[in-house]
Amino acid sequence: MLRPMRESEQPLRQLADSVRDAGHIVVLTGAGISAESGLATFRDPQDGLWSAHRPEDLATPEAFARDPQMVWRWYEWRRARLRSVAPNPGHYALAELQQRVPSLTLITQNVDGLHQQAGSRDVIEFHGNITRTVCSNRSCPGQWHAGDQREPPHCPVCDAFLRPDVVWFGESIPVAAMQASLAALAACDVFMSIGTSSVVYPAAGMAQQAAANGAEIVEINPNATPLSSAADIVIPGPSGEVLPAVIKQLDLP
Ligand code: BJW
Repeated sequence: MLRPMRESEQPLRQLADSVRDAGHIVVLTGAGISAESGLATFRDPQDGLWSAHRPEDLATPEAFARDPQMVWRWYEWRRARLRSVAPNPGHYALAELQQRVPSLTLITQNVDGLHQQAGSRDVIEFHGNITRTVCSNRSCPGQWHAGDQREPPHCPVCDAFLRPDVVWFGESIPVAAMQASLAALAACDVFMSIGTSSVVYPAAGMAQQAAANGAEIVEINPNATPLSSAADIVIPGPSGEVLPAVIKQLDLP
């Protein structure tokens, strides 16, 4: 006998139906999807990376110019955290979803590489990747060599400081990431915003762009965001539970 559907399962069923019918899905993820791996989000008032720091003290080119050692050490601390964590069921569910639908573009604001570790392909890293290091003189190809223990290390080509290959406030999104994202947004029929507070632009404007092209907008987040009231489907839960449940729902008649 079929069990009657609980009210909380209805958006899940709705989402599974949309996913089944979709030709092209765009997924945008933020720090919340990695929270269940043990990585802090940015804006959580208790444990967020910025609960103890102002963003402008750490994630801007001005902060790096003012105190390169402090900024470098903060990123070293985050790299060390990253080495001790692994993808969670939310990351794995998205990798599986990519295998099961005709086309899925995964855009992440995260710099942790956990989607790739979970098996997602062609991930667009909108804000870079913390494990890579580049010369702070962006036109210089200099790379870090392990022997340089200075904090920050110096570029072996031009002697400028090296820096993490991430996008700070006031910096442009990498051109290839921006172009690939815009093309995907113009072509998708479902847009899913997962684990992001939807306050940092231009990523926060993607839902609106997708909606303007007729896409259905989905949000998965335990907390309300500026996107929630405009989304067609809102599933207020942790992505590590909701996404595996969506996959399970796809298999139901
Ligand atoms: C869960 C969960 C669970 C918890 N499951 N969910 C237009 C309007 C206004 C301002 C601007 C604008 N355009 C540009 C700006 C300026 C600026 C900006 O947006 N400022 C706003 C803050 C007002 N943007 C920029 O400067 C961008 N550049 C740009 O636009 O270039 C053009 C330009 C160039 C020159 C001059 C002017 C313009 C660059 C933005 C770069 C952002 N960089 C950072 C740091 C990256 C490196 C690093 O990691 O250190 O990216 S900031 C930080 O925020 C990081 C994140 O990717 C980003 C977004 O955060 P995210 O992922 O949403 O995390 P949280 O913590 O905010 O939210 C977590 C969510 O998860 C919460 O909602 C929880 O509820 C949820 N959650 N557990 C699911 N289990």
